[in-house]
Amino acid sequence: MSEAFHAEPFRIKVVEPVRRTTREERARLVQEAGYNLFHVPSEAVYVDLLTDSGTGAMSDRQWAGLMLGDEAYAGSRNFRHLEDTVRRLLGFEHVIPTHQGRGAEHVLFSAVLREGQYVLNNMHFDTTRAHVQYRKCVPLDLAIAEAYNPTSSHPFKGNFDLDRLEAALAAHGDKVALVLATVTCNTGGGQPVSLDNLERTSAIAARHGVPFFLDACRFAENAFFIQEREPGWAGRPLGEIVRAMMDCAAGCTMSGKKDALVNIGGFLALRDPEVYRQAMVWAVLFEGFPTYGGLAGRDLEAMARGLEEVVDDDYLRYRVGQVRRLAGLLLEAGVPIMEPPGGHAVYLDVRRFLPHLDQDQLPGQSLAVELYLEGGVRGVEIGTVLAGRDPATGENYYPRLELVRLAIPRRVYTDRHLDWVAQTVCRVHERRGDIKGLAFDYEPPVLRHFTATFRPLA
Ligand code: P61
Repeated sequence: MSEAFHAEPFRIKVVEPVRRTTREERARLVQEAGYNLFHVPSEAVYVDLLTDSGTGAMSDRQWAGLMLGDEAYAGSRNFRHLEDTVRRLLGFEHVIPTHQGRGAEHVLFSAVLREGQYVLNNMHFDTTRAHVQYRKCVPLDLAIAEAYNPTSSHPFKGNFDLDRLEAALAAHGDKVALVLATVTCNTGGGQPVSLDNLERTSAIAARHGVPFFLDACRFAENAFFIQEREPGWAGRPLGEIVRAMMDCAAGCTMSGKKDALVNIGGFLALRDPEVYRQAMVWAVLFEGFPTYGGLAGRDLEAMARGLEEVVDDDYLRYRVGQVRRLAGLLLEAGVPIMEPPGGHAVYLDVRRFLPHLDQDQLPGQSLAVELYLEGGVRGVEIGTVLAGRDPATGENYYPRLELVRLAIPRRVYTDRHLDWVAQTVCRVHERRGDIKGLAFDYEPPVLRHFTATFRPLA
């Protein structure tokens, strides 16, 4: 990494006040929320690191674009702007807007998955896994072993394990519907996938006649890591790297709420006109006419402009640099995190943070609650609660990683806010031995982390 000093590549034009709360107030609110931070009102959160999804700040150029929304039911000019941008930047001919990323998953999977088939991913994100299972298909995670080792410094921990990929394709043959690479790999810590690995994965999938897609939510952050770390690609223009990533794939699902820098929106992009034709049928059913896909014309305009802005050296250096700075403060204080830090978040390694709690005591959720109580900082558990149960057996998944994610919204918080976050985490770390676990009070059948409630264990 270049150590040259770089300040934010923007200045601030509009501010939104945030309020400090007292510990007593937070204790009351978290109890009322059933110890589920999704149920805490956002005004009572000082630094909100629940997600980097849809929580970023748009640029003045994006805001100006909102005024140019063409709200026609069909053939909006903003759709054409989005389509042109996706063609130019990503190289996919066909674009179907969707209300967000999971809408694109729903449309794609409706078109290409049949009951009983397999989807092979480096690591499925939870909505992707849920959509695969909803279609009665089997999601398999095939990331390299280093992905599950929080102290491994492998530069591309999101990579596919190519031997396991070959083995899964050999074992399940024509029952494999799709190979999907999630860039960056969110469940594994926001870790990048190398271009070499994408190319090899794509070639293996092609050899088995299976289409290869990207879950491209954080494609620009992934490209930044390739530019920084990958032999042969270091220093090459980001636009070229993005294009090389996309060239590996038959299409992508995209949540615009991440690297398209918008508060709502997504799309499915495709090369094959036949898959596009099939996908459009489902798009009409679930999302809306394929030139608006559940969005207003103005949303499409903001997304087109966000895609144009995100592939930028200065922006991405700032973006990844801010995540890295927070990680550095925590490491200096001896706080265990997923290393090296990824592109959008710092992930606390709960197994080493709270070694006295076992997974049934929901240590990730307990730690997330403690961070809120301590400093009004809201993160999210990516562990046992999120993983859910195997629908076939009803058994808990017990993920190999138990993490609390501190996801940094794009262009929203200053480094001073993140100093506060570091201080909060360090204070909790100092009293970690006193932290007790949680148990489910109410456990919903799917995506249980959103609506579950908990009670503290004595
Ligand atoms: C997030 F707690 N991510 O990271 P949509 N693929 C990938 C994602 O990261 C992703 C989607 C697809 C979120 C939001 C989120 O249980 C949760 O636009 C790699 O959110 O539909 C979303 O994109 C889906 C947080 C989603 C959660 C579900 O925070």
